[in-house]
Amino acid sequence: METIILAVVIAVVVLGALGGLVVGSRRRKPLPPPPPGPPDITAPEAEPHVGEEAETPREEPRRTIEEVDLPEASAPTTVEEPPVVEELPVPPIEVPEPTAGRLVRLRARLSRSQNALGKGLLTLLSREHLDEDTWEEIEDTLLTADVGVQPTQELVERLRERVRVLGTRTPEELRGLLREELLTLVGPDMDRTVKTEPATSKPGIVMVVGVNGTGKTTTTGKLARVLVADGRSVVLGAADTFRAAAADQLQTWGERVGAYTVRGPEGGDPASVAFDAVKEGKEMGADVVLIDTAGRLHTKTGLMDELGKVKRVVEKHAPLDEVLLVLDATTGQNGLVQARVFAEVVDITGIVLTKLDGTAKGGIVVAVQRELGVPVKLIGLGEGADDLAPFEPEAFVDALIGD
Ligand SMILES: Nc1nc2c(ncn2[C@@H]2O[C@H](COP(=O)(O)OP(=O)(O)OP(=O)(O)O)[C@@H](O)[C@H]2O)c(=O)[nH]1
Ligand SMILES: [Mg+2]
Repeated sequence: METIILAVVIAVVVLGALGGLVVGSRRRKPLPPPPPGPPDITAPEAEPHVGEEAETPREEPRRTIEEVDLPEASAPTTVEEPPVVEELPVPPIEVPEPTAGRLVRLRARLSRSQNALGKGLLTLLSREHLDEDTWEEIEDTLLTADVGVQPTQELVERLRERVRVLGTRTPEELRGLLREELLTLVGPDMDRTVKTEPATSKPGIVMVVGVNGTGKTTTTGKLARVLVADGRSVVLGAADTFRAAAADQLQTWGERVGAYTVRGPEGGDPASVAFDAVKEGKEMGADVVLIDTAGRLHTKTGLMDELGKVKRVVEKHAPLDEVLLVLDATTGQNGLVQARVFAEVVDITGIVLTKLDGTAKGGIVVAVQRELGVPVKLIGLGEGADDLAPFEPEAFVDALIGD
């Protein structure tokens, strides 16, 4: 009898406990009332702070969907005001200008080269008597504009011959002759597309190199804009780790057009930043990764070796599509020496001539192409964000000799 009573007591206790559990787990939790009005989608998300967990702690009890009560139609009248979130000013993403016809738009910026080279030559060629002295002056004009010795001699020879065959000549004919011959020198048939679309795998990889202050970072930023204007997505790699300011400078360019910048610690290994930039570019599905490098003197062997390493490390991902050498057009012949050394360390595939707006030495286009056998692909014509133009030989020569 006692055992029966004991069994009954145990059964009652167990059932009661189970019931309590079930009831306990079914206990409904009303949600806090929603804030009045539509949700504020412009408010920035709350940022996590140091010490906060990135994830919800695992041990926190989870609720299932059935357990959630929908808010009552008649919401309680005492609604707490949502905390005022201070909105950070989000700068608007800029829409850069299209690149087509930029050189034509910026042609006036070449006026110094135009006066020295184009107008100078036309005036000389228009002289009544084209004697030896005049031809020498023509030669000097070309040399002063940094066309280079060999190309200058070729041009003068061809002009002399054609002027002789022509006999009497009108200004229009002379202009036509000069235009044709300058165009031949500049090379109308070179492929000047900046290669950013590899055949097999994304992203396209472009590395920008050159000596200090030539305009590498500016060019990288401007090029990002050009690509974004063409509908491509861009990741920037700040492989100039010498100064934090260099990465900031690049990041500022990127932020203006919504391009993400990968950066490393100041003084860190530039090759690993470049590597990571391509890695992140891949993961993000970006179209193009642009790698900005630190300015380095071509005479410093250690720095040049480092540049070679950056290239080799990036190539663990994929071959580079472009290595752009940025040359400051105002430095003239020294640019050619730089070009030679850089070409030995990293295969240069394209040249960017910057600061052509501030010089009368537009002839450097011809000289540097001859030196490297590599085309000028882009030219910088000012400090403005859209002052980078695809190099078009015809538009360039037209700008030099004027209308
Ligand atoms: N007028 C003119 N100025 C330019 C042009 N391109 C760049 N600059 C200016 O040249 C200066 C140097 O440009 P950066 O882009 O910082 O040069 P960098 O090669 O990255 O310099 P480092 O990283 O220090 O080697 C800046 O003041 C630019 O605004 C151009 O086409 N025309
Ligand atoms: Mg820089």
